[in-house]
Amino acid sequence: MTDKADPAYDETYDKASGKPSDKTPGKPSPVGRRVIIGMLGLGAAGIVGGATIQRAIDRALAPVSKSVSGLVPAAGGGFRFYSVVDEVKPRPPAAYTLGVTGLVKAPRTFTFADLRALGQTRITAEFHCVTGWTVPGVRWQGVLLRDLLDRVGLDPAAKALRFRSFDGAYTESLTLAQARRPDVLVATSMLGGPISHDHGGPVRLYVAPMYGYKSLKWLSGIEVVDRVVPGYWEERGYDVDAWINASNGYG
Ligand SMILES: Nc1nc2c(c(=O)[nH]1)N[C@H]1C(S)=C(S)[C@@H](COP(=O)(O)O)O[C@H]1N2
Ligand SMILES: [Mo]
Repeated sequence: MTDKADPAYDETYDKASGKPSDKTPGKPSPVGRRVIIGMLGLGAAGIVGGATIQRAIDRALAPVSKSVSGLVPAAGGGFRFYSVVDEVKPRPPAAYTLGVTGLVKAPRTFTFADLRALGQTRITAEFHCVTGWTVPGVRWQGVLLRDLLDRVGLDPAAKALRFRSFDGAYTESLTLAQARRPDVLVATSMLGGPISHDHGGPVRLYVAPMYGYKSLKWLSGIEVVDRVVPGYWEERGYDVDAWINASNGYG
C-alpha cells in the first residue's frame, strides 16, 4: 500500500476521476433546515438529472447523515466535493506556503517546491467518507507528516497537532502518535496528478486509516500543541479518533 516513490514519478491528471465541481456548498448544518431546502429543490433538480439531485443532497448533508443521503442512490462511485464555506480562493503552487509552528524547536515555512523536493511516499487506498460513500484505489503522493515534524524538531511538551485550512473555517487534529504513522501524508498529488482546487489543492492532508473528514483540504498551517483540540466536525459530534470501521457506526 505504501511505498517510497521514485522521484521521477510522472503524473498525468486523470480526467475521468477529476470531474469538475459545481460551486462549493454553503455551510452545512447537521440535518436541519438545509436538508429541507435540499429536498424541496428536488422537483427542479429532477428535471436536470439524477447526478444533480445527488450533488444537491450531498451539499446539504456533508458529512452528516447516511440515512437521509441514502434516500437517493449515489451517482457513481466518485468523490463528492465538500466544503464548509461558499468559496475558497484558489492558491497556485507558486504562492503556496505551509507554516509549521507551535511547540517546535525551529518554526518553518515550506513552499510547494520544498514539499516536492522532500522524500515522497505513495499510498493507494480506498477513500471513506463517514456518510457511507467510498472511492476505491485512490492514488496519493506526498511527504510523510512525520518527516516534516522531524525537520522542525519537537518540544518535549508536544502532544498533538492542529491543522488549518486556507478556507478560513475548517480545522482538524491528530495526536502525535497518529501523525507519526507511515500512512499519514501532506499530499501534493491525488488521483495521479496535481490536487485540483476542489479536492483541496495544491496541498491537503491525507490520513489513510481514518474517515475522510480527517483529510483536511487547502492545508495552510500545522500547529504543534500540548493537547488535542477537536476539529470542525469533531466540535459538531464526530469522533476525534476517526478510525475507519472502528467508530462512527459505519464500516
Ligand atoms: N477544508 C476542508 N477540508 C475537508 C472538508 C471540508 O469541508 N473542508 N470535508 C472533509 C470531508 S467530510 C471529506 S469526506 C473529504 C472530501 O474530500 P473531497 O472534497 O476532495 O471529495 O474532505 C474532508 N476535508
Ligand atoms: Mo466526509
